[in-house]
Amino acid sequence: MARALDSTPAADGFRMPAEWEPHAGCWMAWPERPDNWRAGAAPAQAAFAAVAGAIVASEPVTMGVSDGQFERARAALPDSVRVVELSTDDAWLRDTGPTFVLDGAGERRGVDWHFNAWGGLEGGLYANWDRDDRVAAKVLEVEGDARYRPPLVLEGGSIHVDGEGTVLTTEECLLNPNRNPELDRAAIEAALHAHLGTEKVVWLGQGVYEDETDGHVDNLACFARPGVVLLTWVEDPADPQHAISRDALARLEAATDARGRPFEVIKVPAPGPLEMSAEEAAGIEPMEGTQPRRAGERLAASYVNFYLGNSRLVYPLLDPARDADAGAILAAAFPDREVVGVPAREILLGGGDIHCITQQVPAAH
Ligand code: KQY
Repeated sequence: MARALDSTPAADGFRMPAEWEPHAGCWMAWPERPDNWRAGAAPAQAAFAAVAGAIVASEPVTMGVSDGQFERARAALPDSVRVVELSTDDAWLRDTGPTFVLDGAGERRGVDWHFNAWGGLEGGLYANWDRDDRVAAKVLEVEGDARYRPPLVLEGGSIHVDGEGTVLTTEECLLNPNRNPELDRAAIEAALHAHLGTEKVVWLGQGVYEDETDGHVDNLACFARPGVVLLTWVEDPADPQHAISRDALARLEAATDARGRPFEVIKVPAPGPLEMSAEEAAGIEPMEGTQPRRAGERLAASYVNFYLGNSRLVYPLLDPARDADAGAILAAAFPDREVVGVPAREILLGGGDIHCITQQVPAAH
């Protein structure tokens, strides 16, 4: 593994580009662990293959796969998806992959955050995450990009940037003592700026209700462009998500971005509420040390958990009553993208959605 750089991206003139800036491609990883994916992961694999197929029409896709699953994945995926051997503990490339940064000359590097399975021994979702913690370094080896390795536990799903100096995140996740207990809010802000090249943090409070990542922002809200935020919304005051979304709206309405702009907020009505069925829960093989699944548990469903590819926006289909309206809102927010829905309940059952299982590689010049 190549030695990590001992400076920071900001000190070297690098910044994390916004997701709508041009991509060289997208990385994903193949799901297989039966204690997170029901029915031996077969339904989730079909969903991941559909997501990869939808994205590859817009930009190259690389799928990391274990040796044991190689032939199965190769057969299930379109020929245009590159399949490479990659050892993982699970399949959340947003969180285990590198956060890519670019400099003014278009050189690309990657930030290899420390990963502790969303909380380590204090609420983490599985007991051993060593392979996942090596994923980012391996992706950077394949891409031939230099690597930063900051002393910070962070997942890519817990941050969104506008590419113009603003980072959006949640207190529930980044100030959670199960990530970086020795760092206070000011120290976290400084670390974000040093590694993302940002200047201002906009703090939301909680993430989506019952989100097992401790409230990743990528399930709650994202930028559509600088100054414009898409926010998961639930109108019913009796639903716990209502107060969470209202609080996020109030914070956004009171905030300005790094360039001093107020935010326009576009509400995106959430699917459901959705719950895990008895049949779905029964298909998961419980394992010591892994987050158990129970019939009736609320699923942290959201339409903002989409992938923004070069020419396509790929979003999760989760609720026939709401999918089309969500697609129309996304199409209006991204008029230059073809908006494509992919059935994604099987991904949601594993604890995240399309943004969580993808990692864009910005185009280097
Ligand atoms: O949503 C994500 N970014 C990851 C979810 C992890 C769930 C593990 N069961």
